[in-house]
Amino acid sequence: MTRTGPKGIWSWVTTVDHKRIGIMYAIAALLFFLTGGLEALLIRIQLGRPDGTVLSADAYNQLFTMHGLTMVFLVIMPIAAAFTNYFLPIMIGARDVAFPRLNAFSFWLFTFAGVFMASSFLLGGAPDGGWTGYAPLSIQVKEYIRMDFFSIGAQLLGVASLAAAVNFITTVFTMRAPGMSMLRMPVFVWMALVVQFLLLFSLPLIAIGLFQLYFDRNLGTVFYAAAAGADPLLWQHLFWLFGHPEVYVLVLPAMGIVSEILPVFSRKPLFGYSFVVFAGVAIGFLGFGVWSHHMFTAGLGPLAEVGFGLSTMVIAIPTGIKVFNWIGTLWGGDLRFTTPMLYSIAFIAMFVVGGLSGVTHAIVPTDTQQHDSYYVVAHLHYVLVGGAVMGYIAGVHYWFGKWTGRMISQKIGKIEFWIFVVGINMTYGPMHALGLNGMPRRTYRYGPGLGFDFWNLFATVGAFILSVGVLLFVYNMVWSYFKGEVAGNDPWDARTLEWSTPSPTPVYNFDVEPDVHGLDEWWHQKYQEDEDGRPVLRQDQPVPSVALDDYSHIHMPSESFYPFLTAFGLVVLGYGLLYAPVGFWFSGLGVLTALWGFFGWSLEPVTKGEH
Ligand code: HEM
Ligand SMILES: [Cu+2]
Repeated sequence: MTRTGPKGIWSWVTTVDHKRIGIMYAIAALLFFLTGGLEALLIRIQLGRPDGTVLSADAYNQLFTMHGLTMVFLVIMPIAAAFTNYFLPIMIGARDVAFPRLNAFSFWLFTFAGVFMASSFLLGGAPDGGWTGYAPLSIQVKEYIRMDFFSIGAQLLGVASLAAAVNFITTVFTMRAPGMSMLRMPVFVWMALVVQFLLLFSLPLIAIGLFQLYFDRNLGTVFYAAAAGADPLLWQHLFWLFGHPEVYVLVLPAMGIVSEILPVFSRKPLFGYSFVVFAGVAIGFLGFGVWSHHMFTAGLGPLAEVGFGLSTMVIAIPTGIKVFNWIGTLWGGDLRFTTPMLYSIAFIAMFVVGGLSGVTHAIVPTDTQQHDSYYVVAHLHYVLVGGAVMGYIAGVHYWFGKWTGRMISQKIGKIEFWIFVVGINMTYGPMHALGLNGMPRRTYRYGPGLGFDFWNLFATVGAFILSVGVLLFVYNMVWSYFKGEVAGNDPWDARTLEWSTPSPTPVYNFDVEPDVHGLDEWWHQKYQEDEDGRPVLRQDQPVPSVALDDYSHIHMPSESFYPFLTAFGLVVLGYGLLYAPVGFWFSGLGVLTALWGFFGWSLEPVTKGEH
């Protein structure tokens, strides 16, 4: 074994190293981010002026649907997976995840399913029923297969995430370094763990719905056919039982990242660590009890509406606790306004705006006016872009050095940051007003003189400014990868274990498995006293992390081609299912390939005999 592992394209295809898989998730997420951003720009160009003529209604429907699907499932989820893959094992002092080949399988299945969905544009049209795929619209059998791309693609993505969830839960429960008790885990690890449980319990629900959707469209069942007496509300229930926890899947890891960054640049431990952790767990639990707040206008009856309105307001409590703890961390700290810090502070500010408009939706009569208006669009973009995306970009600026060995430029980073802040608020801010003035959501055109003209143009200009920020961010990453300052192990004087390893982290993560004595272990290895100058009691002296010149005693699992093959087979199966019934023969081929991969994987030894 060498320090950096094997080289070449093939080594990436067959890799089972959690760090390489994390980096591949990040690259995939970035490419999909550019795709989803292009879709958004087209949408904004169309809406920039009244009576827009750039897009037809049909093209518009495909674009806003794919934009939503792409940003939620192919950008935010994989970027969160990128951080989780790379850092979760290192932060708990492990050498890898519990099931490295399953991890590779998750990545490849995700990637193929993403390409599957994007390929719909070339194969008869993209899904056009909204990212929520509401029945009965989505079951209408058209001459084309657009919503089949949705049901099959989302199903495959779900399998990938479910496998990852099992993998990370097992990793956290079984692979922590000696002394790393649950309440010594970094907040990011905790939030990632909560997310895996949310996925574990919510994905099976949407899987059922997606199967039924496929069956209704292709096999003549009537699960959602109102004409046959079925209740299309069933779809809404299944979708949001998955969909609401899903929105926390999108944002909790970003909250975890921000909770790592703020203490480092405030030079103080996180204020109220256990409150932040338990608030995250509470958000996870409560997230399952509020799904019907997406259905206030569907006619559930007053009792259900009041109940779900109240439960939704309760979620604001743990969310508020987190915000107060973040502010408490900043309070009286020795603040360093680095780029990760700036992005984290912006995350808090914009997330609070989005959270507050969320609370206004919880009031049923108010929501009745806001629902399906641009106000909801403003809300979800403040939490998803101002919140989640800014949190992940903060993470990129924080950990870039650990990934690549070079620091991302702070000078360019600060310019990027201000462009982002201006762009986001210009684009989504006015949508609150547009929505309250009655501009409906998911509309491809509006007439002049309705009072929508000015703010729509304003938002479109904002969207272009935002895109400049994105391009500058990409430029910064590429430039810094080649020309950035060399990072060293611990450039920020940070607190958690990943900073005790070289940058980039060697294949086997740690020369010597760390021995953990408390929260913020790495900080206490460096400083033997706490922030107030009191000595920290340690049972023994830290093990110095020496560079070994003999790695022969460390055995890492060897590369495998089978996870790739299995994932590939499943996507071939998916393509066949689009063209029922003839396509089923093609699907058979996919099943055989997947089985070949699966058996190969099961029968292959985990490590091929290197001494
Ligand atoms: C944690 C981050 C959050 C994310 C990522 C998020 C995301 C979303 C999304 C994607 C929608 C749009 C659903 C659709 O397409 O119809 C939505 C709507 C909604 N959100 Fe949030 N949200 C978050 C926080 C909150 C909070 C804190 C509350 C309340 C305390 C809230 C309450 C609502 C309600 C009631 C709706 C339904 C509005 C309607 O459709 O009329 N959200 N949210
Ligand atoms: Cu919700």
